[in-house]
Amino acid sequence: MTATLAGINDFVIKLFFGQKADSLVGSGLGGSDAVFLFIWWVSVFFFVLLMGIMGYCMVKYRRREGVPAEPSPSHNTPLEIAWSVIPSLLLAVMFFWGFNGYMRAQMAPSYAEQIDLVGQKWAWSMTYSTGIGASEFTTLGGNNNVPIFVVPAETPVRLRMNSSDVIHAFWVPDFRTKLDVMPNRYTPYVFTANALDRSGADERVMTATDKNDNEFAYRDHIVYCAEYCGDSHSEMVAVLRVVEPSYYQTWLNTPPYDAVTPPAEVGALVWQAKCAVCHTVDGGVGTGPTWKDAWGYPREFTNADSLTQETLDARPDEWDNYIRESIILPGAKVKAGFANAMPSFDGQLSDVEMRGVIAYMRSLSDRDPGTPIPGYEELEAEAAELEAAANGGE
Ligand code: HEC
Ligand SMILES: [Cu+2]
Repeated sequence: MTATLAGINDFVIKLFFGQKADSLVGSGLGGSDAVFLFIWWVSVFFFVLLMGIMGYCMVKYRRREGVPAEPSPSHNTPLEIAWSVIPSLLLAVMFFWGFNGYMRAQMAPSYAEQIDLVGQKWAWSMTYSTGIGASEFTTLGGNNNVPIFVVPAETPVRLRMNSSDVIHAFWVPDFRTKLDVMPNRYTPYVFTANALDRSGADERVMTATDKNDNEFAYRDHIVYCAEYCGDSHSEMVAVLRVVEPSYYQTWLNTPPYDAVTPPAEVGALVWQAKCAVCHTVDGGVGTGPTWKDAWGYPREFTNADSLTQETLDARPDEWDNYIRESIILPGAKVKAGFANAMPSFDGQLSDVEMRGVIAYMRSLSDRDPGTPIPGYEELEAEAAELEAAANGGE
């Protein structure tokens, strides 16, 4: 009997959610899956009871030739008390059970892992406590640049969420919770992912080897934007990769790039994480202009004087300035033929990343002069020093 009940419960959860909850808020006796099943069973019970009584009465008291109609009763105190008190008690149980889960989804202990999350048309980005962000990407549907965000299992995580443009909503169906991401305000998304079952019983737990040859187990969850936010809203997805806490620490302290990484490689990563939704690098059309053969070419603007060939001949690094300006103040010079649709990335790119984007755009152009980027002499000197130190230490 209990085995059948558990089987039915599993089936109902599969039917509505696809799989069991993977977070503390969703799992276990106090979890939202259990409240959901409770509400579901109460509904099933009363549906069957009420429809049964109704059907029975329809047959029993149907109109018959020569039989006078029963007079309708006007009042029945015990019955009325029963149908007021019993549902109220059931509703109170649902409320307190649900509210308890809601509070657990809102509160994080002080030792929770803090990660900053920014929603921006049309990508998510995270900044971890060590300053790094996503450095691996995958393909989901039509989007080839879906970021993979690594998070620890069994550890409370608190995302400090903010939007740099419109309202988005961070939604992880496997965790059963979602929350709005607002401009000019922080909202907290709190979760504790369940432990990874490495026994092989859970086929969603995979193992892989990272670029430093560390083997690690992980389970992926998809993140959606649940607030319609424009053209590519449906591509605003990400992967939340739950790993074991010890591996998370290793990952957290392995930056994907530093001052010594070739700038164009850094730029390619930045592009993938923040710009690829709108800018292609292969000449294809997007919301914004392609970066292929863009650097070094004259530009016409709808709201400013053109960037002419004469200007570029006189000051070849004018394009580098134009890139920087486009990132910080996208509306200052809007390329003819395009809408002013680019959000500002002011304060979001480090010096290393800004230089990286410029180097990457240069490398994609057939007008690439192959010279160092002016304005980054200090960064180049630092890189040379670090490299010398690394070579000297060996
Ligand atoms: C929401 C879409 C969107 C995103 C995301 C986006 N851009 Fe843009 N970008 C545009 C549009 C539209 C234009 C053309 C209008 C304009 O010049 O503002 C543009 C123009 C540019 C230009 C001028 C290009 C040219 O050929 O004249 C540069 C440089 C640029 N973006 C850099 C970036 C960088 C770097 C990022 C990522 C950090 C980025 N953009 C992210 C939409 C976007
Ligand atoms: Cu969105």
